[in-house]
Amino acid sequence: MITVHHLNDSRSQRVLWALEELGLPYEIRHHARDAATRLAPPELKAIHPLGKSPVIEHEGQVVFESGAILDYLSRRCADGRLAPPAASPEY
Ligand SMILES: N[C@@H](CCC(=O)N[C@@H](CS)C(=O)NCC(=O)O)C(=O)O
Repeated sequence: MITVHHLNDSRSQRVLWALEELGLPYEIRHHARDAATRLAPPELKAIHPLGKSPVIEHEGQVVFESGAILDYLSRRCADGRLAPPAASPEY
């Protein structure tokens, strides 16, 4: 199972879109921005060194940076679907 550490109004929405498009099972751990500062809550620092979102957990791996997460999901979990071959101009 893939766990997504999702922060409201953030680029972790990209990860949810990708998971839906790839048809992968996942669960969401919701984190709420501080209403005044809009910063992520401190508990995210337990999973990400800078306390940012998105982060995913999968089979004991912790992956962060949205671009790296999308690459990981495609290559590791979906046989390269939604990613062009590395040698192609589209890549
Ligand atoms: N380069 C990172 C950026 C991560 C990032 O800045 N996330 C923002 C949301 S889009 C965040 O966690 N902001 C809350 C904070 O900095 O406290 C990525 O693409 O994942």
